[in-house]
Parts: sequence; C-alpha cells; structure tokens
Amino acid sequence: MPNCLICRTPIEPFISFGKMPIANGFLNPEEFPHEHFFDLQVGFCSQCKMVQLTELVEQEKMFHGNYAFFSSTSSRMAEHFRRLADTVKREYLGPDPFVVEIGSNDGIMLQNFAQAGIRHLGIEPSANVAEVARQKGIRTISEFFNEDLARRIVAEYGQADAFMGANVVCHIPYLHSVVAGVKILLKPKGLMIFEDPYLGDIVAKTSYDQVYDEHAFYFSVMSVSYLVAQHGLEIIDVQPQTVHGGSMRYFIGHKGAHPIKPMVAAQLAKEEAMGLQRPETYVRLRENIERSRTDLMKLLRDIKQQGKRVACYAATSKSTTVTNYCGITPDLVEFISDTTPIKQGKYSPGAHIPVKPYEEFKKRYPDYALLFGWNHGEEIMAKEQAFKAAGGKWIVYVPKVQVLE
Ligand code: DWN
Ligand code: SAH
Repeated sequence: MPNCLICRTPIEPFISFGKMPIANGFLNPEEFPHEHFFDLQVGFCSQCKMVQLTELVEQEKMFHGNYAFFSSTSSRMAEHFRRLADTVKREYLGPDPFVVEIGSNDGIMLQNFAQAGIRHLGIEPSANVAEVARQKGIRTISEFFNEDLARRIVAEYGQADAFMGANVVCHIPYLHSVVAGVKILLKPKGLMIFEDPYLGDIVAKTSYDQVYDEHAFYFSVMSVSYLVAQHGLEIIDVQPQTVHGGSMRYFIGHKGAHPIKPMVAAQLAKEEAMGLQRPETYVRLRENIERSRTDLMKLLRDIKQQGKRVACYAATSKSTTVTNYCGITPDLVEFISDTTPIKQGKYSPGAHIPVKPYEEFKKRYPDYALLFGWNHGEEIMAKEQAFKAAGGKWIVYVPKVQVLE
C-alpha cells in the first residue's frame, strides 16, 4: 500500500481510472508507440484527510520546454488574476514590496505587478511558457520551487510580502519542502495566497476530470490546515472561487501573525457537514463517477446512431481523463477544437483524437459540441452564439451528463 504524501499513513485508493497517459502530452503519430502510461488512482488519507494520487508521474515528464498549457488562452482568467493582483497591491504589500509567484506560466498574474513596477519573481519550470513571460518583461526563473530555492531567493532578493500560486500547489508532491520554503521566504507579516480546485466542488459536482497526472492533491480546508500547521503556519482566511469549476483561495501566514477570519471555521464546519472527513463520501463519489461515464457513453453512442456529427471543444488536460476513462475514440467524435498553436495538428493523449485549430469548428459547425472546457462555459458560450443559432447543441457532463437545449 502506498503511504500518504503528507503524514505517511498507508492509504488505499478508492477509485482507479485505469492506465492514463500524460494529460498534456499531445503527440504526433510517430510518437504513439512510445507513449507513457501510468495507473491513475486516487486515495483518501483517513488520518490527515488529504485526497491524493497514489502513483505519481515524474515532474520532468510533465513540465518541460514543450509544455502545452498557456494560461492566457482564457480572457476571463486574465481578468480573474488582474482582480487578485489589485487586491494584493491594495491590501498586502509593505514598504519595498516583493512578490513571488510559483507556476507563473506565461505571466498572466505577474504582468499586473510588473506593469506597476513592483519587485517580483516568477518561478516557472516549463521553459517555453516562462519565455513568453520574460518577453513581457516579467522576471522569471525556470526551476521547480522547493526549500532550497527559497533559501537562494531570500539570499538574493530578501523575504517576500506575498508568495502566490494559482493551480500549482496541488501539482507538487513534495509539499513539505514547499511549505518549509514558504516559511523561510515570507516576511513576518507576509502572506502565502494560493488557489486550487476545491475538493468540496469535485465531490458535489462529480467533476472527476480534475483528476490527472499534474494534480497530485485535491485540497480541502481540513487537509491544508493540517499540512501548514506542521510548519508553524496557519490559514487566516479562505475564499471560494467560481473559476475552474470551483476553487478555493487560501490565505496563510506565520502562526499568530494575523487574526483568523470567521470564514475559516465556517468552511471547516461545511466540510464536516459534507462528510469530507469520511471514507464513505469517496465510495459515493466513485459510484457517481461510474454513473457519469455510463451516461456519457450512452449519449454519445445514441447520437452516433442517429448519424449526427460531434466535435469536442477545448483540448483541456481534464479531457485526457474523460476520453481515456470513458473510452471516447475518434469513431465517436470527429476532432477537438483548440486555440493553442502547440496542440493543433497533434493528437490527444491516449485516445488519439485529432486536435484542430478553432477555425475548423467555425468552418462547418458539428451538430453537437462536447464541452471539454466546461469550466470556461460562460466565456465560451458567450462567444459561440452563432453555433447555437445554427442549431448546434452543447453536451456537458458536469455536474451531470446533459444536452443543453
Ligand atoms: O491546473 C491547471 C489548469 C489551470 O490549467 C493545469 N494543470 C493545466 C490546465 O488545465 P486545463 O488544460 O484543463 O485548462 P483549461 O483552462 O480548462 O483549458 C485550456 C484549454 O482550452 C486550452 O488548450 C485552450 C482551450 N480553450 C479554447 O480552445 N477555447 C479555452 C478557451 C477559453 C476557449 O475559448
Ligand atoms: N498559474 C497558472 C498556471 C497553472 S498550470 C494558472 O493558474 O493558469 C501549473 C504551472 O505550474 C505550470 O506552468 C507548471 O510548469 C508549473 N509548475 C509545476 N510544478 C512546479 C513547481 N514545483 N514549482 C513551480 N512551478 C511549477
């Protein structure tokens, strides 16, 4: 049995999604024979309550000089991070401020600090996306963040007012080193501000596609409290977010340095009421996931029998889990439309569905569009009115499988 990555208690997986490829490993046909697969399984630690993968993929296989996800593909996300940066600038910076961000990607958040002339440092191991940030004038180093790097940053730049990370902390299996690094890096009143997909939303909406190689952890306020307490830190506030299908933003400071907002206890009470501390909750989640797969495959087969065309919208990392777990193959869907040049002309990981430029979608609308980017549903549907007007229908599977009329 594997051990919990946080407290070392042996844990058993509650679900297995089977063999999975690298979620962002879009590939050419000559690479098919060498594609890397691993067992995608999730376990719940009854001791520290952390939900996590029980088999990991090496970080260098996922984050490298050809990383396929560029954060700035969503204008709504750019707006979301601009608002966050504004809040940080207004409320959390002291004299001679310094802001550090891990997983800074193409600079979607740090651009707001760079433009304001605020001292900043991005830490982004995927060299190609980091280069885009540098082109925008954002100071970025391509390394994986850990305790050792935190010491080097303090030696060179001093301590930070804000240590930020969006959709990255849950990607790092060696979290004790990360949090120990944060402890070293933060000024006495400094704050770690991070957000990740929230376990409560995954359970409530059966959004199982948040599970893929890059996401080693599925956080709750419970599990994050346990983790940070081991390093003399504490959660001082939490703020639910609607982005990425439901995320949680955590504000963490040195123990005793800030008053704790009532929202922390309120959210912990909600988690208890939802049963996030109980193994049965995850048995139910598994049943819901299995039902979702059955429903989606029945719908796609019915549509195929009617001779209608289906194309998929957005080659998200999440869709790698959906296509491979459910068994969605190129005979059921024609292609995946995506706006990211590096994915276009390639094939989706594992299922090998062709990824085509967005123009293909517009040129000849399919009868149905399977919305792999459901988390950007509002943004996408607002700009795809013409698809609907032409009689096109959306298929979604979160929170349940349905055709949107
Ligand atoms: O946590 C992570 C999140 C933040 O981003 C990473 N591990 C990887 C990535 O996950 P994802 O690939 O599931 O992210 P998104 O933002 O749901 O999907 C982005 C993809 O969707 C891009 O390939 C671009 C595409 N897209 C599109 O084709 N048309 C997106 C939008 C908004 C569109 O209109
Ligand atoms: N913050 C952006 C990007 C999220 S994708 C957003 O919310 O859109 C996750 C990013 O984290 C990738 O760009 C990846 O290269 C980076 N990353 C992965 N492991 C990391 C680590 N150990 N330290 C810093 N960044 C890391």
